[in-house]
Amino acid sequence: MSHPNPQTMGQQFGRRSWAEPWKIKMVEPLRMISRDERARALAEAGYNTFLLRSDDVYIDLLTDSGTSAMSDRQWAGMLLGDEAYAGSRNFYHLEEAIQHYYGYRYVVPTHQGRGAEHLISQAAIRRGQFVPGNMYFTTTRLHQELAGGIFADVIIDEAHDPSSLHPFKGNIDLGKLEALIRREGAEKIAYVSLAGTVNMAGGQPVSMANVRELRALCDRYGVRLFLDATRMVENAFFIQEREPGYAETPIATIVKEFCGYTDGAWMSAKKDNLVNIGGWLAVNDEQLFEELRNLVVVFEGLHTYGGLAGRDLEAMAIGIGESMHDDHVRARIGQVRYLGELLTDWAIPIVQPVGGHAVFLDARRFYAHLPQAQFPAQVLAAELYLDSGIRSMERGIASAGRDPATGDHYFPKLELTRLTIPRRVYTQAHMDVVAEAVKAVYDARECTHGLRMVYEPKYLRFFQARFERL
Ligand code: PLI
Repeated sequence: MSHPNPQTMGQQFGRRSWAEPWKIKMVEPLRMISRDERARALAEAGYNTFLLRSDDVYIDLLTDSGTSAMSDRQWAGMLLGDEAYAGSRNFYHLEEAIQHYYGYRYVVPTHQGRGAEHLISQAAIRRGQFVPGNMYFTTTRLHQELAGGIFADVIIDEAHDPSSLHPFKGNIDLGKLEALIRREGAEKIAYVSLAGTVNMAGGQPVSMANVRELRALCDRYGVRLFLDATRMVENAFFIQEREPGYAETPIATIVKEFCGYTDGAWMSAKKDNLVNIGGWLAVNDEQLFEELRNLVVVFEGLHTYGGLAGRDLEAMAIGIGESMHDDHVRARIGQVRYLGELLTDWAIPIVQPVGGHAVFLDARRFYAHLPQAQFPAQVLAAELYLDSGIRSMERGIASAGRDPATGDHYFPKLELTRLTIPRRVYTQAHMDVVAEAVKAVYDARECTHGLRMVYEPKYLRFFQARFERL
């Protein structure tokens, strides 16, 4: 199949600029503390940007999770919260929105994505089974492992190469997957765990052709296929842009076709769905649904609220509809790409092509003199904060954690620092300021020292680990 070059894809936006399909009605002041104060804050946070106070941050690109600006319609919906313990009308609105846009039959709300990951892992994995996926995500893999599953990475090799221009670096390598199924036997495969887009690979998409073939392969062996739909809307944008036959297809139609190849999905609604808190799980199999609906009562709350208030369910139902608008997605990804293009023009090493939710700095090339064991991506996040008050996140060896079987560090090929763009929050001028700050840190790269970890929590260590300068 021939694909357009993703690097020149910005041209599809045409000769005229895109602009956000909204205007700003309410503002929240930003403040930059002094360099001395930032140095103190950073040391107190153990050089971990997760441990900074948000009041000490100027532009916050830690995550796109729960950081979106809600629309006036979503805020209006919050006032229509039906806070009944059982059978809240807002649950039915959410259920209808998920059935309408994602196409799944049965819906279970959860407080956020990892609540849904917990339930699906407990219900669908038997101890010792494999869970093949297109690269790992931190919380996803941990819940699979806590349920006794063994994660197996079956993403295409290009995903591990930050300079590969493959247009669908999130694709599953069907050969790798089939080899695993044949080696272990289909009964040893809990399900295929497919994410669209792939966060840890740089927000890279999966093609429609890939999920279609994946469905056929799963059917051949009787293996289930579940989707992490957290950024599926953004994945749909890339299909529309890059995959032959989809240029005129609306985002909502693409999302529904894609989901139609899967048996169910879990969702962190804090991303695509434009809410500050929320998640859901949706499946087509009635028996599995019964089990999930029972489990949710144990861990999250009754099956019509799943740990959320009625008003949160309403904001999510409205957010789902808004997230599917083509002009919204185009402006959202357009802004991410704008930042990526500025950095590319200055020859700063980033993951190419620029993905959906973030620009990922390639810390391996950025700090070529630092070995991976000195946490170059963590160093870069710390230095960027020190220079400019901009908060980013490590996505390298600290995030990868340890192999539960051997206790050794995983040494991921990708050692990245993520500049994650919240939806509908920052302006193009903020992106300019961010790019200039990254350039300043890049220019000073040669005199930068590494870090060592001095405190390591047992689970998801990157959130709470502490470091010291070497
Ligand atoms: O943060 P949660 O629990 O709502 O969702 C977990 C989660 C699941 N899947 C994927 C692909 C994610 O990106 C994800 C959370 N991501 C975060 C918090 C992030 O900063 O990327």
